[in-house]
Amino acid sequence: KNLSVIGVPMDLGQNRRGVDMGPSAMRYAGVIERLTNQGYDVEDLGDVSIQNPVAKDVKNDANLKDLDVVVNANKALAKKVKEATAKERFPLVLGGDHSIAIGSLAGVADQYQNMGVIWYDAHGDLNTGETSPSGNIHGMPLAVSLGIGHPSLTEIGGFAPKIKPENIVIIGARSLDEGEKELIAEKGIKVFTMHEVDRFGMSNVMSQALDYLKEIKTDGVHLSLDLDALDPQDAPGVGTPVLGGTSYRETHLAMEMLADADVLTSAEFVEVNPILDVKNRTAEAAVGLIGSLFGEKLL
Ligand code: DIR
Ligand code: MN
Ligand code: MN
Ligand code: MN
Repeated sequence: KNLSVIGVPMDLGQNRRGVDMGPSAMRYAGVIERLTNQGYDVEDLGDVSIQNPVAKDVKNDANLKDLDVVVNANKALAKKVKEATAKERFPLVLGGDHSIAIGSLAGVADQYQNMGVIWYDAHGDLNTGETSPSGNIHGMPLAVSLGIGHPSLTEIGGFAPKIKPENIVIIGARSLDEGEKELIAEKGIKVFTMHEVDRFGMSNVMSQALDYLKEIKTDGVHLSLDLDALDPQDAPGVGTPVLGGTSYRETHLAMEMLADADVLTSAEFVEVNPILDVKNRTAEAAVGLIGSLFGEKLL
């Protein structure tokens, strides 16, 4: 496997500054060395450049904060992801807030016709400007990828939708807004909440998730991992922590099972916020998880 690492220092998809330093924090925690040491051909494409919003230009139309900056960053990211995928390289995207999943999915969906998506997150990220309680675009990328939301977001990459609702598996959910619950019910989206993780265990949940994706014969699978899926004890450096998350160990197991299944074609690790962190612990957790995802084994 050849990997292309792409940083997206974006923090305007949500309210708390600092998640733009996520790519640096993960690089500092050794992500490139970690993958190179495993024998991969790793190409670090550096960071996508993010516009600085000029105060007078900052629009907040349609309950979509910093829409223009988020759109432009995602267009640039989609292009890089598409180029990497076309060269048969595995795009590994480092965030940045979760709004960047819009660009990642736009880039890969251009190359795959029946993409599966594993959304590992405390949240559903299925809001639109109409349903969002915050106006933060990081709470919307999964809806956008389904073609639901503002056209300037859904049309990134020049086509919509990017993915089908039956191709999504959400894991780790424990905070869903009303509009998101309605969309999940309406579209029949597969969700393993923390209730299922507690009740059946991560091993069983991941087996079910992998079987589910196998049945629909996906031609590619994207992992979108929001570090706030982890319990705040294990990942304190996130903007929207929610108690009662998956442990570091459970998440490692999930990554190891994904490595064994060998189905992933792209991945992103998002919402690492070093300013809110404790000695870079969250970036270090992310890099440890990335190691497992790419097949690191003790023996
Ligand atoms: C909330 C928070 N549902 C929103 N979403 C987050 O603003 O739409 N997603 N934090 O990761
Ligand atoms: Mn910033
Ligand atoms: Mn989240
Ligand atoms: Mn998220």
